[in-house]
Amino acid sequence: MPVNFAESPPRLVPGRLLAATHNAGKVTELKALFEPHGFDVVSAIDLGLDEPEETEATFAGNALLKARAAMQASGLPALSDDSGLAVTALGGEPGIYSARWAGEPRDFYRAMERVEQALQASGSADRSAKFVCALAVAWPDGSEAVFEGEVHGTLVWPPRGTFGFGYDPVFIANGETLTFGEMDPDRKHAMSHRADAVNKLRAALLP
Ligand code: ITT
Repeated sequence: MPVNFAESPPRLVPGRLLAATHNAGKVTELKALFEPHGFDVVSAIDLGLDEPEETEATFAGNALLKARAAMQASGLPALSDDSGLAVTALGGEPGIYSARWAGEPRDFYRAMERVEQALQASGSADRSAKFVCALAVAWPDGSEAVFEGEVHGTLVWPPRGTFGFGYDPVFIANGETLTFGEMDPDRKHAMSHRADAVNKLRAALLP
């Protein structure tokens, strides 16, 4: 269910849309998901916007915070994405800390290895996990909306494949044999947590 923070958020009219993210992998995916619907996606990287600190405790809270900051800095309707990997045997970790588990500068091999080590230390044979994505939109009139998507799967080790970004090389969606890192990107875009959230957003906000 989408959670709308405005009584009735405005429609998202095809045109210029600010992708409020500094993650190049997300920019690529948001372009692939929105450009076919007539949007001209420009990113926070393109506009040189500052990266706000993610101080909230939920995906939705952090997504709203990022959309709001980018909308205020640019005056454009802003679409943000807060996402991550939630591992069942780790009580949902790394969750909202998924990017932070990669350290500074970001090293996702290290983050994937950290997940694997934590799984082994847990002693659990449960390798199930899900990717979660909260997409938030903030409009210049103060309206806001947020939509959450998920995809469930299993973690493998060692990492496989070079497509995608982040934790893609260790995640196999239920019913699939290839990791998101091995899969044709169009196939990932048809089933991912981000695609699930985009479908909910489209149903609610697109004309
Ligand atoms: P922005 O805040 O600028 O958008 P970020 O990378 O810091 O970029 P998040 O705080 O939302 O974004 O962190 C999400 C992390 O979760 C991301 O860096 C990836 O490691 C991971 N993640 C999210 N979606 C993913 C996907 O589709 N495939 C693989 N990993 C993903």
